[in-house]
Amino acid sequence: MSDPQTVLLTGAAGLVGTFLRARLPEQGHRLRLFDRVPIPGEPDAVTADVRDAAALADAMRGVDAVVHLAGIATEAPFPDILGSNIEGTYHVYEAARRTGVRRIVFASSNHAVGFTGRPPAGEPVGVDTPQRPDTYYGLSKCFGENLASLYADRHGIDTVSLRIGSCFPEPTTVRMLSTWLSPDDCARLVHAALTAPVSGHQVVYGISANSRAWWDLEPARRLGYRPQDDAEEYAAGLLAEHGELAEDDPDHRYIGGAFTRM
Ligand code: 15L
Repeated sequence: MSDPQTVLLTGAAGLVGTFLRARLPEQGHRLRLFDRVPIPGEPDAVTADVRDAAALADAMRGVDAVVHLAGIATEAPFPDILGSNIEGTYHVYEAARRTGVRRIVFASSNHAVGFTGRPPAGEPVGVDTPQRPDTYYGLSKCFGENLASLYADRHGIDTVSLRIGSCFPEPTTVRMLSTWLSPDDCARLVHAALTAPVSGHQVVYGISANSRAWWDLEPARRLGYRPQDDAEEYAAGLLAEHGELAEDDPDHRYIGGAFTRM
């Protein structure tokens, strides 16, 4: 696939959406923004819910690819997750099918496999580990990955599902020394997922080049992702403040950390 000219960004007002709005244009992408809330300073952004099929289809006309971030970004009651994350993602894929968009980058999450035990050092968890959601939120990400697989096989829509770790300006916990995805690396990863010659559905982990990484970054590197940041530069400060994780701390036992107790 050649570089997309126009990319629809759902959830553009959110944290990751805001990081990407500031960075993807530098990579040559022209963004069309979509969110359920207005975005200050972006008068052309579409303000609509992702369950609004007509608004989505309108927004996708002339678009080369979609980066689908919209949805609740943490645990919530099942009816809320069902509407925003499960039905919302279904509507994004249906609109893509109907309007002929053939590439989606789906913001999945490490919480699709959050009940996976923390791996021993040097044996990172692969993308083929079984789904083990740690929350209804994680379950919605499993649904999204499986929906992507269905729409790839049935309708020829290619998807890269990014199992994002902790995408924040800086790591703020000891767990994030392993799970951090810097905003700049996030944009590098999304750019690679938009432009790599992918066919079908692929899952990759989304973290920076963290020395303490728990997840295998090779599949993302094969897409052309070249992370530049490493949470290790924050290690001394975070360990001095919080100490090493205790054995019974969920952040120590499971890769989904505290989500396994939500
Ligand atoms: C996620 O999927 C959440 O959206 C984010 O807010 C963080 O909690 C992150 O996972 C994480 O695991 O740190």
